[in-house]
Amino acid sequence: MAVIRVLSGIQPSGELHIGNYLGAIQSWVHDQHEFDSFFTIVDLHAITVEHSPVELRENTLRLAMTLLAAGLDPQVCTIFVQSHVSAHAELSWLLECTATYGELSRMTQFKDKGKNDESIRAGLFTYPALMAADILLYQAERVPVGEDQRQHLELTRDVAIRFNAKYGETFKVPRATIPPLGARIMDLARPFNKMSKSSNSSSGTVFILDSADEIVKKISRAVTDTESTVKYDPENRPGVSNLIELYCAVTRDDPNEVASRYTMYGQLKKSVSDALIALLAPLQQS
Ligand code: AQP
Repeated sequence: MAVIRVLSGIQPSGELHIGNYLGAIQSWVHDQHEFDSFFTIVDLHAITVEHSPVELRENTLRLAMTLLAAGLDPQVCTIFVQSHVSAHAELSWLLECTATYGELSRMTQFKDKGKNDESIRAGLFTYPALMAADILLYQAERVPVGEDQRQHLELTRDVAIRFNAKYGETFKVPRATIPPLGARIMDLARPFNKMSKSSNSSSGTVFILDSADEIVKKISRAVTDTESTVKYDPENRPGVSNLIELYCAVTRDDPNEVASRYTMYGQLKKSVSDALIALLAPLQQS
């Protein structure tokens, strides 16, 4: 039976948050036992924005330790630092010469982080070609990521198909595996924005090493709305829907059913805090 190869990566751009965990790492911990799995700390991606080299080295080591604590087991999967394998940068150039300017211009992450800013680094623009190289280099078929990476995966597929057609069958065409719940956890203080490592304020971000008291405080202050009912409606009620999604990504319950259990936000917030504290306790102890 053919072995399915998995590859995914994470930037050492700050402390891991609950979005990284529920959107990606939780799937990695599962996949390592099912597939031939490679997980990489993508430090070359982290230098596309302003950074301190000293902090980058520290963050890389710290992230490796956190991934081990989260359950990645080097006995069953391969964990490595992207810049230690020079072929990532080499293939990236070939793929920059395969992807088009138009394709890279349409990447929403580039638009969010730097479009129209003359001083942004060129690497932020070509970053998706490096990400495609990360994946195609390993002939990965399955790429467990959060929702924000869907567009980059589509580009990776398009580039692989184009390269194969032009130069001969070379790459496996990968697909994203995105969890049904928890794939886009929003900032607790600004629920229209994605929860992010590099957010300016930590009040909207639950870090996976936050203490129980910090989690209770952040969840109890999470922005909801002035409606009098608890309802799962991500488009119109992003704050409360984000809390329900956080809860369901942990418990695997159905969001609408969970919404129907609560009449007050306070009760829901208590359940969310309890679920997150119980989820993170074993990881924090190890
Ligand atoms: N808010 C999120 N909800 C669910 N999944 C998320 N991921 C990121 N944010 C969320 C997923 O985590 C994996 C690793 O992310 P990354 O380090 O490659 O960078 P990112 O996607 O840009 O995440 P951050 O935390 O927002 O980092 P910064 O602030 O440095 O840009 C990916 O699979 C991602 O989908």
